[in-house]
Amino acid sequence: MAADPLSAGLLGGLEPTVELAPGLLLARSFFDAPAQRRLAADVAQAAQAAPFFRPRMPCSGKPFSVLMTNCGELGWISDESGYRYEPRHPATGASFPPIPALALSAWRALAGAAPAPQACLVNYYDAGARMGLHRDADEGDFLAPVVSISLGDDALFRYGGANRSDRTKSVRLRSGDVVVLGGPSRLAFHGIDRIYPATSGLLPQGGRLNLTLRRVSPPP
Ligand code: MD3
Ligand code: FE
Repeated sequence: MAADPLSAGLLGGLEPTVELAPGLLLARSFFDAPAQRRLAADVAQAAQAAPFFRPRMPCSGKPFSVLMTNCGELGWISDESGYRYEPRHPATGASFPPIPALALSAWRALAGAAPAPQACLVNYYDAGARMGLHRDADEGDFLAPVVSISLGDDALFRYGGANRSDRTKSVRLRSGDVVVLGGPSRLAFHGIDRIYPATSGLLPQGGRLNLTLRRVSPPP
């Protein structure tokens, strides 16, 4: 581990990157406070062009407790027809705004040799929102990692193994933290159990933003 530039803390913030499980890396405080503010402003600007919408569960149509929007060439959508990636916003029909440059810098620093991300899902959690245990398996490329950026209020992140019944662990994510989910953890079960309200002053409305960068298809 010591020879790895990630674990040596040479990239990103000052804190060393820790490996929570094989392939599951936590870069604590990767973004300092000014970078968090700039990225939050970039997300607010993107949300003017691509407003947050409330996804619904396939079949049942039950609404999610989180609000979502997307940046990048493809956006992740969920409604009665199922989960899928689409090139256009479900309400406006417009293509999604570009992925913020600071989010791309986290990908370049932490995703190794993976080609550029195609999708950046933006989740907004208010004080009562959560995300049940699931796997990210709608992509056609599981070689590339998923890179997840936390902004705003703290959240209790739960992660397990390849099977839903595998034992899980929990970690509290804070604003500016970046999680990399690659290798054996790419298809691990995970979720957000709760938000800790008013633990960050970053977002004027409170709550938590999560940006999830993904490859959707294998590189040509
Ligand atoms: C763990 N989002 O949008 S971080 C999601 O914070 C999602 O909004 C959460 O799970 C959030 O799908 C959790 C993202 C994440 C993505 C892929 C993973 C966590 C992962 C793959 C394996 C293990
Ligand atoms: Fe997920």
